[in-house]
Formats: sequence, C-alpha cells, structure tokens
Amino acid sequence: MQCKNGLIFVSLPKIYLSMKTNTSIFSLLGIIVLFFTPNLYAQSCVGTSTINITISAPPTATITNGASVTIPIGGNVVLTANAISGATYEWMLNGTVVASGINLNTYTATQAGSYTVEITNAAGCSGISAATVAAVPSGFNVPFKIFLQGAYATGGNAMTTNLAATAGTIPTAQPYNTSPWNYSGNESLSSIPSNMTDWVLIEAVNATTYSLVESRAAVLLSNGSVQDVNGATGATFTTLANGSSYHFIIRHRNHVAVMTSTPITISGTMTAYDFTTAVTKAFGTNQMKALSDGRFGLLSGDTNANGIITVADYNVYAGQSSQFGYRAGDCNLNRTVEVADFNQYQVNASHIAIPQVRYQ
Ligand SMILES: [Ca+2]
Ligand SMILES: [Ca+2]
Repeated sequence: MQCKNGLIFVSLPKIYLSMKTNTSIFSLLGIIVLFFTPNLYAQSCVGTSTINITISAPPTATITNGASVTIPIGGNVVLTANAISGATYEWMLNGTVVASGINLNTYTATQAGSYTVEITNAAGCSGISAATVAAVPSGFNVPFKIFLQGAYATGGNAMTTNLAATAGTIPTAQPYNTSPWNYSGNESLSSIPSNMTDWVLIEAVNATTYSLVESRAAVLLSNGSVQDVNGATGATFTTLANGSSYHFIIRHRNHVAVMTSTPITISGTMTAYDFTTAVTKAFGTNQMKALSDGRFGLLSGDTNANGIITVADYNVYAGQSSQFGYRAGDCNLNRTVEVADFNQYQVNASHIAIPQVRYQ
C-alpha cells in the first residue's frame, strides 16, 4: 500500500522485471525508470514478479471553524476538525505541534496564531488542513444595551436609523472631539452601518472615586447594542484590568449621560449591561426616561451635553432651528431641527444628572 501523495521507491531485481502499467501507477513510472540501466533489457527474462501497489487517498483534513476565529481575552475557542474514527490528530500552532492523539478532533485554543491539523488515518495516510487564524483582541469588549429617548420613536425594542439613512450625515470619525467632551480618540468607520443610530462615548471610571480611567467612542446600533469600530460587540477598552471592576458612563451628543448603578467586573466573556430594563440600572434617582413600552432610555434634550437641561439647551436648539443634518438641536435624531425637538427638550427641562457625569 502506498499513499497517493507519497513517493514509491522500488528495489528492482537485477534482471527480472515486469511492470503493470495501469493508469493508477503510471504517473509513478517515471520515478521507477530512473533505476533502470541501459543493459537491463538485454538480459533474458526467466520469470516474472508482480508488485501490487494500492493507492490510498489521503484523508481530508478540515478545521470547521473556518479561516479565522477570535479568542476572547482570558477565554478560548474550541477548534474542531472533521472526525475520522481511529485517526491520529496532530494540532499545530504556527507549525509547532501543540497536541496530538487518536480521535483528538478538537483542540481548545487560547493563543493567537495560525492553527492547522494533520490527520493520519488507520492506513497511515495523512492530510493537512488549511489554516485557521486565531486573533486575540488587544483589549476587553464591554457590551451594553442602551436606548436614546429621542431615537425611540415607535417602540418595538428598536431605535430609528434616520441619520444613517442619508449618506454623509453621521460622520465616519467619532464626533466627541469637541467641547464639552474633548475626547481625542481616533475611532472611525470606513462606512456608516445602515443599522447605526449614532455614536456614543463610553467612559470607564474608578469604581470608588469615579475618576476617568479610559474612554472609547463606539457605535450605537438601532437595537440598543453597542458595537466597537473594530466590529466587536461592546466597546473595546485596552487598559482595564482583568477581574477589576469599574463604573461606566454612557454619553450621547444631546442626551443626558448616565452611569451604571453598579460596578462592572471586567473579564474576557462579559454579558451586556442592559440599561433598558429598569430605571435603577442608571446610578442615582430617575436618571432615565420611561419609554413607550416599559423600557428605559437616556433623556433627550441636553443639546449642550453638560448634564443639566436648561435654557442653554433651548438656545442651541433655537440657533439651529430648521437646519438639516447632524445637529445637536436635533433631539429626536431625524436629521431636521424642528418643533418636535423643542417638545423633547421641554418635557425634560430642569432635569439634573448625577454629579459623576455632569460637566458643571
Ligand atoms: Ca444642558
Ligand atoms: Ca428632529
């Protein structure tokens, strides 16, 4: 028996030879001929010898996870190869064997790199899979669910995407690089997702002193989910400590900022902190608006984003009245500054945010 992808070396008796030249071994004939000597055919044949060569196809080796996977920090991804009973599996990371054994068709990957698996079947033939490249993000993805009152127009557990619907309205670069945020992060998008409601700015703060630790601008999707510009679910923070706890502040251009009512412990596999389920999910008293269907969202109308809804916010609105586009005075995020925006400001006027999130 010989594997199809191997070479056959035949020791030829000096004078007696008969070759079976069927199709399946014909391609090997060229190799064999190299052993011939010119005077071989001149000798008399007095017998025959038959070599039976069985060509066995190598096993197919496939890592079913696909060409790439992402391993959460501190977590793992189980890679799975096609199962062949009795076969031996050899898992490799960047070409170095990291695990091997019979029927070992899974491997728990914890490190970044290029994974392949070589499968050797019971006949001794082997095949090597295409690589699965595993990446480990350079930070923690902290997920949230957030609704904005102004964009929660019709309920249904989803916000509007009116800004994204008109190309060029939502900037591709994060917009929090001006006062009062003055956040200089370079988060940007190559294109605006059609299900994007707007940008939000998320801050991790010390769990006891509330001092700022790290900021990240991220994409707020219409379903309330926060998505990092790198595509991860959640906002990616790179300096937070695994196992440590932080409060998180959620800021939006013209809504009142909120903070998590409890600290969140950082890990590689975090579940979303859902602000929408109860007003108490926001630190302080009545810091969110009851929406039309029992959910909760950030209060609209803080057009200067300082954490207090006053006449100063009205003045921003009035100064942009009838304007179109990406405007602070567009409290309901429909791309037009109009009376409906004033109405949102008016019902929330005099609201005061907790001191931890206010700019004054
Ligand atoms: Ca204000
Ligand atoms: Ca509007």
